[in-house]
Amino acid sequence: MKKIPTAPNLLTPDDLEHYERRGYLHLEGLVDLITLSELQEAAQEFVELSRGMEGSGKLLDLEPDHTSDEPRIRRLNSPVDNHERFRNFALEGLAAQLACAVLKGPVRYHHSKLNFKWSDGGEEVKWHQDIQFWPHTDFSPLTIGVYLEDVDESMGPMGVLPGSHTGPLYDQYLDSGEWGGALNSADVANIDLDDMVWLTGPAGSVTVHNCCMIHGSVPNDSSKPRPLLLQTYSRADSYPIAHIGANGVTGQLSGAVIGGKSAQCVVVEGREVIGAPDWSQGGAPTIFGSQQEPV
Ligand SMILES: O=C(O)CCC(=O)C(=O)O
Repeated sequence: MKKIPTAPNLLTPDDLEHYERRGYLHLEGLVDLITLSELQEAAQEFVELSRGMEGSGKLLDLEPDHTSDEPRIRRLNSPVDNHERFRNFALEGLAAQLACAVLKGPVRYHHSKLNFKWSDGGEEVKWHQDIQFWPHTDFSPLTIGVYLEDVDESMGPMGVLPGSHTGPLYDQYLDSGEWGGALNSADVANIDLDDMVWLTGPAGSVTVHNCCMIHGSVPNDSSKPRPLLLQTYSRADSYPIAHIGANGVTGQLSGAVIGGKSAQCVVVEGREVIGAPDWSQGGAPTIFGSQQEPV
């Protein structure tokens, strides 16, 4: 269990009401300059590291035309597992505090990523909903994004469709039966893209979106990369459902509870199950070991 983060006055009652009703928050310039520069330095370390890499690996997803002279990174996987600064920010710092504030209590960290969306054509993220990628026992999961550089409309900012978090949950498989990870074109045609809100802002601006929100972003045709650091949390009494989507492969620190304790309790078919502790990291004891009286 992580220490209880405190962040007085991080959000107003209006912010909380906005999140409930519209499914997102847009908090411009929220990250202080020292923290921001620490996160920027950490991100830059991975850009330098990428120069020695010829292709994508477990850590970095690189564009096909990446070179050591002109790095083009799509994504850093699991920054929380791979750099102390990202870890502190997500598990104790502002992102953790914000997650506890929005979800009004302890939270469970799920995963993180840093989408660089490089300059001059950094790829789009098609319209999608997140919850199908990693279903949970409720719809509390949310993702907190932090722009590590100034982002304007030409840079492929994230777009969210306000209110869509209470609407239909779409089938994100292709007609072929393969996982597509995006709404299909017929469903997109029924969405009013004019209602999309584009979340731009100076470096250090923060976005929060609910797991059922329709969101995505267009290519970055500007001359600057658009690094967006993302970290996902659920309420501590929400649990990722195993063997569906990315659950179980979301990083070593996935499952860390922040700001309180996990009740290890879930309601299934209307019956409350008080479950055993989380043994996913350390391994499960046998029933024989568990049943011995402590000496
Ligand atoms: O990078 C973006 O613009 C959106 C990211 C996103 O939605 C995702 O990676 O699931």
